[in-house]
Amino acid sequence: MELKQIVTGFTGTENCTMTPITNGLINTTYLVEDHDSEEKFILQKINRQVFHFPEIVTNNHLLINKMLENGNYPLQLVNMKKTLSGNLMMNDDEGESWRMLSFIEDTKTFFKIPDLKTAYESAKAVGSFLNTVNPSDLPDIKIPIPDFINFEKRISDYQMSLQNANTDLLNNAEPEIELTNALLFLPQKWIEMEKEGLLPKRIIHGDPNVRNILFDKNSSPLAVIDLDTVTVSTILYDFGDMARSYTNTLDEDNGNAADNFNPQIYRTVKDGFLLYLKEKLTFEELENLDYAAQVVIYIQAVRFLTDYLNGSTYYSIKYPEHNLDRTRNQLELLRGLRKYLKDDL
Ligand code: GN1
Repeated sequence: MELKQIVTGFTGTENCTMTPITNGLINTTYLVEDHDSEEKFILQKINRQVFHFPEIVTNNHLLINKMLENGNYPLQLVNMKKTLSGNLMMNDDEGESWRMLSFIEDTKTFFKIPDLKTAYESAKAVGSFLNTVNPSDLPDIKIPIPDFINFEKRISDYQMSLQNANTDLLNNAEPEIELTNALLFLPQKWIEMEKEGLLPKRIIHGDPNVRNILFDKNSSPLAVIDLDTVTVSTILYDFGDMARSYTNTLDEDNGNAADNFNPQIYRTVKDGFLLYLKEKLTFEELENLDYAAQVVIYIQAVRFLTDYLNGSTYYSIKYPEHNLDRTRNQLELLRGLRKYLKDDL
């Protein structure tokens, strides 16, 4: 089935152009320009290797949008467009699921946070999102990727990849493996806290990285996008992932990282995040923000390294060592954060 036929299934027109958007590492995305209605849309193939049940993703999206619409949420929403026959997704001949999303005009995205103000405003935006989707009665959000935030499993997957990887890959990644192994203790406290029920279950975004915020021309956040990973877990994950993404002074892809952690941005991200959430968070959550940032960066390094050792089957790559560069970048970011936290004691 041609891409155009999929678009026609949603819009009814054949008079359109499709341009690939390559910001994300998981789904396949196009900008669709409908020349009949002069409307623009986002068309996305949901990666079935990652999201085994795409209908969980679309149902969660509907529930979250309803809460944001009814809440006091200051940002814009991305809506799903139904097919002409009234479905939220369309399957192609290969059984892949496609969905169409509204397009917000005049926006820009960043691959890294440009300045302190943008860091603060972005963290505030994510905080406002999390505050709105976490009333006292949680909606029936389903888990889109089982074990996504199961760090015990992330570590055992890594250990399995060490056993199965070919010698070339193991040799290339020797320094990164050494560093990663030396830090294997890091997620243990998180794993224990979760087991003991010390971390409340909340609705989280699951991927609040800088690429998932749309900004206006003055760099003010307009929308928090990509609700695919919205799940029920600890809010420490979102704080950690935001800190991970926003404090990086280099693109995540840059493997020549040295001193890529920005401490000022880290402090600012914490302030912005806590603006709406401080009253809501428990003592354990507030006490463990610094710890969570370290663990989430570490787990991201572990995920990139595991994928590298497995032959890069999960994240899209542009060259064979791409995931190794990403691993280096995260490990250096972690080094910077840990140094800063020690200096700060
Ligand atoms: C993936 O799809 P994208 O690029 O926003 C990944 C995140 C990682 C991120 C690292 C479903 O996010 O968990 O943190 O790459 N999403 C999934 O850049 O695995």
